[in-house]
Amino acid sequence: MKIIDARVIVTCPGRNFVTLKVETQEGVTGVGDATLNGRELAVASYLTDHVVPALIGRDAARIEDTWQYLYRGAYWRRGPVTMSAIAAVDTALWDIKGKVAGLPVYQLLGGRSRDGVTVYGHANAESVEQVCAEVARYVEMGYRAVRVQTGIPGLAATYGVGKDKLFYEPADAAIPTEAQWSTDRYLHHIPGVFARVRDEFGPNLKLLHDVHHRLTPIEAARLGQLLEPYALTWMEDPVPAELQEGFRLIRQHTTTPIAVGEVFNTVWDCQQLIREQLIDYVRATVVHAGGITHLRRIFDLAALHHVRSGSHGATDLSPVCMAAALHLDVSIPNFGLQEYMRHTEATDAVFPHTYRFADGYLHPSEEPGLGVDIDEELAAGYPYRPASLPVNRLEDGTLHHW
Ligand code: EZ4
Ligand code: CO
Repeated sequence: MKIIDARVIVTCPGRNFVTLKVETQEGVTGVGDATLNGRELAVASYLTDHVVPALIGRDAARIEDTWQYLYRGAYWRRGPVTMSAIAAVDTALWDIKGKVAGLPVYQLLGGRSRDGVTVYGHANAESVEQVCAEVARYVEMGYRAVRVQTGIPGLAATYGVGKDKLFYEPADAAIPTEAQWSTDRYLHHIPGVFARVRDEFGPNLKLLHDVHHRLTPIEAARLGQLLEPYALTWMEDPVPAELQEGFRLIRQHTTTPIAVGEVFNTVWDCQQLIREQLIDYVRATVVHAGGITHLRRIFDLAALHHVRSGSHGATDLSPVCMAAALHLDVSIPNFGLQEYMRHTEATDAVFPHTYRFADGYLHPSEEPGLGVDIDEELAAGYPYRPASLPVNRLEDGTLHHW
């Protein structure tokens, strides 16, 4: 089953996506997501210039060996660009293996461990009143879990609060726009938001919140304590996670569960967090953490330490990534939650897929392979547009974590 072609498709149906399509001599094709928000062309070049030439002629059936070849064989290991490129190849090869076997990929991973994949939606709005209306909308659509983000009085713009309701899109300009941050204003405001939302929606709705890496460990510990009465399912990315041992301090002070991992690339980014049980959910994704092959290793290590999955699923992860994530989500024993931000109609049209939402669950495709493709003709009508994530400054002008 020789690989005879692999091409990188960059398209912007509302936002930029990078997709790898691999083709075998027998005419079987597979797709993989390689999108790295704001750094799309770096991954496209890594694939086109360095990976694709070495793929031609290789056996598409050798998924593990190809993974090792691209990881160990490159000498330069890890990092988001490298690991997104490896992920795209790995995902495409799993797609091909499923199609050849005539089975959906989750069957190759051991079959179902559950009936559906619980997802969470994003309620975001400027005020507490408006955000309650947004939460109600998600509850009406059948969601069992909702992430809640609001504006912060005194700050012009806040992470997580956008113009569109179903499609929060932070990459908004070619050169990064500048947002403003105040930890004091934030810590003062957020507990009241959750008091109100919990009061209005009762104990059965799962509530989540994304801090987006902006606090120090002791500040995060304080926020976790203040939120304890409202029983959050998780507090996400409380602090930047380069310093894994920093989470110990948060852990010592609060029982609010902690989720982290959307910027992780390999198991080495979270092995201490997992082994020392410093987190509750690991949120790494297929596209940024080396594909199905490597993400499953991360989830297996997590399973040994009472850590569950909670994969990232924002709009910058294409339907190809979502399709792949769902096959993993439905098969692993320690699934927690899957983030699900809907894509625009243009994106859904470029990436035809057969996973579906019903009653608060996403269901993976039952088709052989991943059950997702890219319409290359349609994709060609949406050329790349430069778009960067914003940067963030404190009120005195200091550059802060975005
Ligand atoms: O900022 O996907 O949980 N979701 C998030 C997202 C991320 C973007 C970065 O590309 O934190 O909004
Ligand atoms: Co996040």
